[in-house]
Formats: sequence, structure tokens, C-alpha cells
Amino acid sequence: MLRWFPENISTFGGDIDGVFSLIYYVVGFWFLLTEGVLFYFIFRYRRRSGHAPTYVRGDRWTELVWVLVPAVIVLALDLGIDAVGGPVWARVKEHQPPGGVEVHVTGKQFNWEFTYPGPDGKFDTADDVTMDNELHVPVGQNVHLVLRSRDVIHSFFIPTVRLKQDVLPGRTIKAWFNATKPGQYEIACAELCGFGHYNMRAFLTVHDVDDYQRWVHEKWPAAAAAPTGDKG
Ligand SMILES: [Cu+2]
Repeated sequence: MLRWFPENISTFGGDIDGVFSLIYYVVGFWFLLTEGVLFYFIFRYRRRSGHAPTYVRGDRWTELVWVLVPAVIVLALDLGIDAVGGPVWARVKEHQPPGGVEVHVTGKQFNWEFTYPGPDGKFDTADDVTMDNELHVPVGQNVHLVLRSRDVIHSFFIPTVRLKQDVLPGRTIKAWFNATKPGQYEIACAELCGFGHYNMRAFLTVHDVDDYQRWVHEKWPAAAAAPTGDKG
């Protein structure tokens, strides 16, 4: 695994890192090899007195092989990466596991707004609770995000959760994660969205279960008695 990565605190983060590492090592190996061969050839076949240059037409099989063999290698490696990445994509992006909590996220120049359903457990009602730049979730539960933008394209990025999702005006996009470790983690906007983009920063707080109940009790007292585990 790559040591310079941020800490992983998400259930699917290991899978994402696995695909990233595979691509990193495959591309890194071939990059070094091909650049090495390129510089060797540049040196080996440099201009020297007494050596006339050869005109290469590229229409003989021995010459075509230099194109066709790499093409087959690239295709094979692509398919190999697809074979590993496909199931991870299906698990993380195409499927929403049941249960947990739901939070609506709105990107706007230049804040992230997080909306909770409030005491009645329903969205788009008068008691919804909205906070700027603070996402609070319980540890070990599925967190369902419903992402919207009020103005331009943003990208919702929690590095430690290995979640990055573009947020587009006019569209509603779902995402989810399940955090494995309490703590406070950074949320960023990963799409250049205007002059305040650099400052479009929020924090994810992952609470242990009791702590989350305490936080909910503070924010919307009527809901404190209700058990978590139901989707809002
Ligand atoms: Cu943004």
C-alpha cells in the first residue's frame, strides 16, 4: 500500500486504495521502462559521422510489431485493471446499502450546507436542521448523502473516507460511506468553482454512538428518544 496516502477511515477505502495502487504500480512500471528505452535509443542511435540515417516506412511486419505488441499490452493491462476495478465500482458507486442516516448536502459558492431532517425525521419540513460546513455522523453506520449544487459544479471530497463526488447544478446525486473511526476529518471542494474555492472547506465529525445521540439531543431534542438505525 502507498504510505503517503491519508489515513483510511471508511469501510470501502481499502478497496479504493487497492485499485489506486494497482494502477499506480502498473503505470509506474511501464512509465519507467518506456522512458528508459526511449533515452537509451536516443543515445544509442544519435547522430554520428559515418552513419547515414535510415528511413523507416513502418510497412514491414518487423516494424509494425513495435506498434502492435505495445497496443496489445496496453489493452491487456486495461482489461486487467477493469477486472479488478469493476467490482469495486459496483460495490461503492452502483449500490446503496440499506439503513443508517441520511444527510442532504448542498454545495454553493463557497460553503457546504448539511441538512438533517430534524425531529419529525422528514426532509423539506419546517424543522429541518441546516448547518454550514459541519457534517456529523455516527461511527459504523451507513451515511447516505444526497448531493445538490445551488450554483456551479463543485466536488465533494472527504480524503480519509476515499469519497469524491462531483456535485452538479440541476442534478441530485447520491453517495454513501460508512466511517470506521471517531474523529474529525477534513472535507474539501475538489472542483475549481470560483474565487473562494480554496476556502470551501468543511469538517466531518465521526461520533461514537453515545456521543452522536448527545449531539442529536442538542440539535433537535424531540428526536433524542428515537433510535438511530432508521433511514430518515
Ligand atoms: Cu466548490
